[in-house]
Amino acid sequence: MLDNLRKTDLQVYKAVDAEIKRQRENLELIASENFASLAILEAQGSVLTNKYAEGYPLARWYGGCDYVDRIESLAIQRAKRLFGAEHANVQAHSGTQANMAVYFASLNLGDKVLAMDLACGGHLTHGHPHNFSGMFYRVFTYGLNRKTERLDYDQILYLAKKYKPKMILAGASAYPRIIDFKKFSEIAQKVGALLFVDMAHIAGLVAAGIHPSPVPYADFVSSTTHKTLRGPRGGFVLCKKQYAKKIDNLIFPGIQGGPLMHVIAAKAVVFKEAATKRFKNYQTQIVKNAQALASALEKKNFRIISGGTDTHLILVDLTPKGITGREAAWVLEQAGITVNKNLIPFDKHSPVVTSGIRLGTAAVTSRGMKEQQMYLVAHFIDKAIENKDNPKELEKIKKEVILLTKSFPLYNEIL
Ligand code: DSN
Repeated sequence: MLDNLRKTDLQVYKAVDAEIKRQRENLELIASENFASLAILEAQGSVLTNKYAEGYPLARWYGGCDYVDRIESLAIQRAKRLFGAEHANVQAHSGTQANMAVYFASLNLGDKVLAMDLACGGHLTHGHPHNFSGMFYRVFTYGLNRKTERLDYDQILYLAKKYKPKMILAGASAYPRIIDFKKFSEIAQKVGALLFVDMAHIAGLVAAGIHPSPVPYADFVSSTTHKTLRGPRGGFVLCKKQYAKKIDNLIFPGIQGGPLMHVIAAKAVVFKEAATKRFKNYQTQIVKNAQALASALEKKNFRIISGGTDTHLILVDLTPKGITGREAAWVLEQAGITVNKNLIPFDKHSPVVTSGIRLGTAAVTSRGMKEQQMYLVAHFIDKAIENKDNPKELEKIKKEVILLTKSFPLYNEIL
């Protein structure tokens, strides 16, 4: 494999080859990452990358669209069926563009939005001042209850009544607990706001019925396809029929040009994969693994935010270990364990330093790891942090990590 790439561009080939080795050998614990199936890689690496198809199925601005029409229609039908949605747009290039389409379709510039604070687990597109969402709209934020470190729906209602936003945004990128979308919709109804749910992190869990679905409650639902859902890198929007035309017009020609048909083909494949019993079992195991990893870390004196997890994601407070998130992420990388530093709720450190790390079990579960391996992963994390100033010991742990990952092979077929 990759022979043509090697012959044409040795520099790029070498970097891709090294990345394959990295993905194979490392323990991938970044909560937003996963390993797409070979079928998805094939669809995404196909000749569909050559085709322009501005417009929508049967209404394109280019000729020769018969086959891509078939593919996009499949993706749309499958997304609607998988999530029980009235309408799906599968053209968003990314989660951010899916979110941008929802904002533009439902708000006027300067309108008020109530969203989750980034420092408590929200996302840049939920109102960060350096993101379009914070630049174009007046964003007010809700956080977490200091004691429980969980969403406080009474506080959200209070803030909704106080600020009267035109739209309430639910969804997070670093929140480990179930989100009660019904409660969010009741709050939105009480203040006459639209409800927009960004389910990017939990889309796989939602598809498998492991996390309650936002679709019955929200006016708009956005997502990426590559996190727990385990598809290609991309985004999509689900909405009620009444907003279908607006969303479609906003994605194209509003904020995008030609759709990435090779990615849309891979999205069609993941929407098929995600409807299977196998996928449901996989999602169930992701949560079991996250719970096993959280409790093993807790036993080793890490503090787990909110006391545990209901999802694929664990937020770890490193304060009892006397190490910052920034340093821990670096140390773990030396030991072959990939994580990201993360703010914890009410963090004393800056977003660059942080007191925490965020872990996720979607990728390691895709390799076939189960609870037993999670105890080992917790042991490696603990040992690496204990030996943060001992490069020889970190090198030893890395060797043990490679032994573990070797027994759960990845992408053997592509080299
Ligand atoms: N960058 C993603 C994450 O890591 O959660 C969110 O877009």
